[in-house]
Amino acid sequence: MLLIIGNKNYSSWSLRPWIATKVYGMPFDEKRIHLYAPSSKAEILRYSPAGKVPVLHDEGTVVWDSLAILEYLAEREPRLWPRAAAERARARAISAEMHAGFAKLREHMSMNIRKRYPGKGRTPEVLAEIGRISAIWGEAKGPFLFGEFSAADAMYAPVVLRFRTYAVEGPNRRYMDTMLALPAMREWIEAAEREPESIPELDLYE
Ligand SMILES: N[C@@H](CCC(=O)N[C@@H](CS)C(=O)NCC(=O)O)C(=O)O
Repeated sequence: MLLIIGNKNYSSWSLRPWIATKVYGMPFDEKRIHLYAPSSKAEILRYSPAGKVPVLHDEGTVVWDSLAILEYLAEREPRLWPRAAAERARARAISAEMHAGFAKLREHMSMNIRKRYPGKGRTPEVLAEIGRISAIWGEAKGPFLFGEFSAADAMYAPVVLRFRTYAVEGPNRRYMDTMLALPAMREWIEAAEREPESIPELDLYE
């Protein structure tokens, strides 16, 4: 499998399938594309008809969109969804909720692993979305949302990193610590810290 991703410091969508493959030791190669440079779009379009990352290539099969990739991976690694049907349905619901929602959080608290912006971005709408995430994480079975690491944790991994950057206190600290201690998460963070490029328009509060 070849997973094409964006900058590790900024690309929240890319982190989702990447961390899922890593946690379950699924072998893959990765190709990183520096986003929002003059040649980026053309390079992404060589791999993805949608012109976005992440995109997965697997022996002629092309899967784009983070949630579709997670579903594809789950066909090989069933532990990516909880075993019990009711829990699986809930895991899919909160994953879809993350995939389609939380627009204000994305806008005002974009993922930026290298930066520290405590207190920034807390508009009333963002605070309401943080409240919703707090409620979802409040029901975590522990140590992950559904016991074992699942695709739902992959979907919420970038939020953990956002809350670290913006020093958001309150939502389930134990869950955040569990996610931050994952070797795969550490590996992604360290790679983001080493990345030479920055995207000034995504460094929101300079
Ligand atoms: N819904 C898509 C969103 C993907 C997305 O927006 N990716 C951004 C990077 S995080 C991207 O490719 N931006 C580059 C561009 O639009 O040129 C998914 O879940 O994969």
